[in-house]
Amino acid sequence: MSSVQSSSGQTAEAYDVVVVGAGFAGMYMLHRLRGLGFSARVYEQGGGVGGTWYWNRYPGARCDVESMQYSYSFSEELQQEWDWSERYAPQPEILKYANHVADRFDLRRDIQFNTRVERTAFNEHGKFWSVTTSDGRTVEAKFVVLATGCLSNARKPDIKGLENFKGPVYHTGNWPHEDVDFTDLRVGLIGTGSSGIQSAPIIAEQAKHLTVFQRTANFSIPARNAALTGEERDAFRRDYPEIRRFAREVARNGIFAEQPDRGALDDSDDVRLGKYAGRWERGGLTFMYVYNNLGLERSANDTAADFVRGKIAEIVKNPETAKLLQPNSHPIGTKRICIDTDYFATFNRPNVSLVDIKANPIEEITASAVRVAGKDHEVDALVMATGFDAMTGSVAKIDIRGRGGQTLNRKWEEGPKTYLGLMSAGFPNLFIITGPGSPSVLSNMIVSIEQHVDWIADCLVHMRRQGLATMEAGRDAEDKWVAHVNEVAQGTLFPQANSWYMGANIPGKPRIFMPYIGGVGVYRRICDEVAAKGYEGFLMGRAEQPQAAAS
Ligand code: N01
Repeated sequence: MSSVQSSSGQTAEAYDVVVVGAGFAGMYMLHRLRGLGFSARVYEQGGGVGGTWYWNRYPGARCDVESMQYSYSFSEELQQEWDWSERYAPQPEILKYANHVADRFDLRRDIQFNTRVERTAFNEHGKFWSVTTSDGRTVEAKFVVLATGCLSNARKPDIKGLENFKGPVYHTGNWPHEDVDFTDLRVGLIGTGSSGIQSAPIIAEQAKHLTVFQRTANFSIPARNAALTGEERDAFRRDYPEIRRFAREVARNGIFAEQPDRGALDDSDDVRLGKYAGRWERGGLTFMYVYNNLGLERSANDTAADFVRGKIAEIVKNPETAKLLQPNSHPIGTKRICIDTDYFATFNRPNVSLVDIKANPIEEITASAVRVAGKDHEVDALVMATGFDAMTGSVAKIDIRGRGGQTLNRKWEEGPKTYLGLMSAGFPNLFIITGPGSPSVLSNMIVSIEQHVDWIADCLVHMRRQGLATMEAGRDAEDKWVAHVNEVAQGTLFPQANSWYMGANIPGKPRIFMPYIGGVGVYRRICDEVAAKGYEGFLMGRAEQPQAAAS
């Protein structure tokens, strides 16, 4: 850190880099920057590290990527010393891990907690960003890195009468830090995505009655969570070099698993059913990777969807409830597939009921009830598992002004535009980690975070060596990338679902498939090639005007 005289004549702190957010992306970015001798300041609105795992403390919250893989790979010592207790880590353990990382690498001294970045503006003359935070201070930075997370802007829906409800209203994405006790309470749960599906079984065990209000039935696969044995951990640790390499370079989703070599219709019905049954028993996200065309061809996808619908009918005893729980509105996997523990069986409990709010939307929330089709469902507490303004929501909350004072929100009015998901034209020296246009939420996030952080770190070193002051996405390169991201998505079944990937859960948000679905291995190669060609498609600037990078 150094001090500079600001335009108002006051002394401002100045850093090489300001990082926004101290989740897994912000923490690793800080660690790399420090190692390379850059001065850095991290601002975090929460009171601690961990990002999404700091906020999402709802009952049953756990990761849907196996813990041995949902962990940093940058430090051999770290990955050898940390003991994950379960196949899928529960939220408190992931948060403990994040805190361990912060302590182990002494990160906290450069993180300012409980501080939001409110606005940041690029000073074209001085080639730095002014960053203003919620404590009213402004600092300067040559670079800003948005490590704001993709699923950190919890969204309470605008339901008529919600403000009149007399009981507590919780959001899974912004859960209280103290214990919430539902004993003897009638609880209403709105939303049946991953968060609702994970929390329903736990709430049902505690509450007097749980009423689940379902707008869209969702596909969910059993997690088959279990304690990890010492042998399982050792096997992972021994094979980490290959597991990590595979996750980065080969797997489409950044997860080490066997890869499908055939399509669903290449097998006979019996063989196919046997494979689905095997994956169902094994549990977890890899259900969708039994065949290589489930995300591409509807006829193939239908075979997997039918299998899961059949399982729901087997598990849920009341046929009417089973029918309501069977998803029919989208191909399986085109909304983020859920991973659960006893979700469907929860509807066999006498204290759980399901209300269809697709056929009859919620009319109103009264002081003590949720009214649907003229009937009041009495509840003492409400849990909103209604999701996030994903991928762009957290960025949109910051007033970001680039060249000519243009705001990023204005530029992204019709959908996010980036080059490689890393930068947006007109916003020099502003990097985004796992932003729209990168594999991001379609992948094991930590794999994608590490790739972006390493790429940005290399890029900053390159600029320092070359004496470059600015870097920004070229408009042509950005347009081509946006078109490519769209084209790849259109070749899949994903745009057929009203998912948060498409921005469809936010009224008025443009319907654009936001993440890059080409796979993390392919994407990494593209990013590496761009860098190897002297950051092709980016504009580098020494003096007043940026110049096209070598191509
Ligand atoms: O949110 P969601 P989430 N009235 O958007 C419904 C990650 N994650 O928090 O589908 C009534 O998926 C909405 O209905 P519909 C994971 O990537 C991971 O559950 O829009 N209902 C839907 O049912 C995940 O995908 C983990 O028709 C309304 C639900 O609320 C992502 O976070 C755990 C409504 C929202 O589902 C988001 O998951 C948790 C309204 N006005 C989350 N508005 C793991 O790692 C919305 N809904 C396991």
